[in-house]
Amino acid sequence: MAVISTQLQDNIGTITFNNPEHRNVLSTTSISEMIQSIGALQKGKMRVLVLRALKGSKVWSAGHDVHELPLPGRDPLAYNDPLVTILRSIQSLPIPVIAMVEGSVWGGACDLALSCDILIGCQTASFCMTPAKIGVPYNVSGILHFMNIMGVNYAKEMFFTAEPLSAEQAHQAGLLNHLVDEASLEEFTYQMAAKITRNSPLSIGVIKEQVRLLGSAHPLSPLTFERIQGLRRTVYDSKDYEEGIKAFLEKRPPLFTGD
Ligand code: YXS
Repeated sequence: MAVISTQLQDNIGTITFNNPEHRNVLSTTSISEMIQSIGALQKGKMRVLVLRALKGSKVWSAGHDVHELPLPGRDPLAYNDPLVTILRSIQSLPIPVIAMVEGSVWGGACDLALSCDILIGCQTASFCMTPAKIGVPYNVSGILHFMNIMGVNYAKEMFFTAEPLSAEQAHQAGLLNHLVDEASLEEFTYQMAAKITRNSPLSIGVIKEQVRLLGSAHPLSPLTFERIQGLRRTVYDSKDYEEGIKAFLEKRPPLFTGD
């Protein structure tokens, strides 16, 4: 059964997470369905894409499917990881993507929501960045993403505490463009989407790509990049990384020793 559903109406595409039983986890299956849907929608003259969960969802997405995190010795967020792949495809899509957020957003799903160009949420939205809770060394492009959008201090607090940010806090931190009440979330989102479809798609596509290129224009020397990868490797090779995944799967709090 498909874990996402897709719709195209008046040049507005919609991808809806449709796996509430597993809290809309971003698994290899759901990500490949998303990538296929985006390709199909692009053929249908889509000018805006809305990414959402089912109406009334308590969980927008529970993030990376923890069952699919590799065991120690392999980078859990490598360039070709399905999650990292979908982030890149949303960021480089030549049309605006609006994240319509109700319910809690976890881990890699926060990065997916932030990969969208506009985030519109209601009071039930919350955002929790979980790498430190699971023992994952988040990756450079992901960290830069959070820094660019919410500033260094808010980003560090999110990563270090692994505590959910409420909808108000997310709006204050610049993560949410708009915080609207639950009843008007859908109408507000699709009204904005409709406005965008009436503007020049060529101009919008080029402006979006320039923002992406400028946002990732950070000169990193090969030596610095290798140092970062070395640091990250000490984490995903660690006992703590193994413990974090085990604790999640055993539904118990992790006991990190720093080894
Ligand atoms: O045990 P069953 O088969 O019933 O399945 C349960 C959960 O195991 C499953 N599920 C997940 N499976 C894989 N990966 C996940 N991330 C995940 N989240 C949930 O969904 C079924 C229902 O879950 P349950 O009973 O906990 O539901 P709930 O309504 O009581 O609680 C909903 C949540 C979202 C609060 C809770 O499921 C939860 O805390 N999930 C984990 C959220 C999380 O830590 N996500 C980060 C994943 S790691 C990641 O994204 C990156 C690698 S990183 O950490 O670096 O950002």
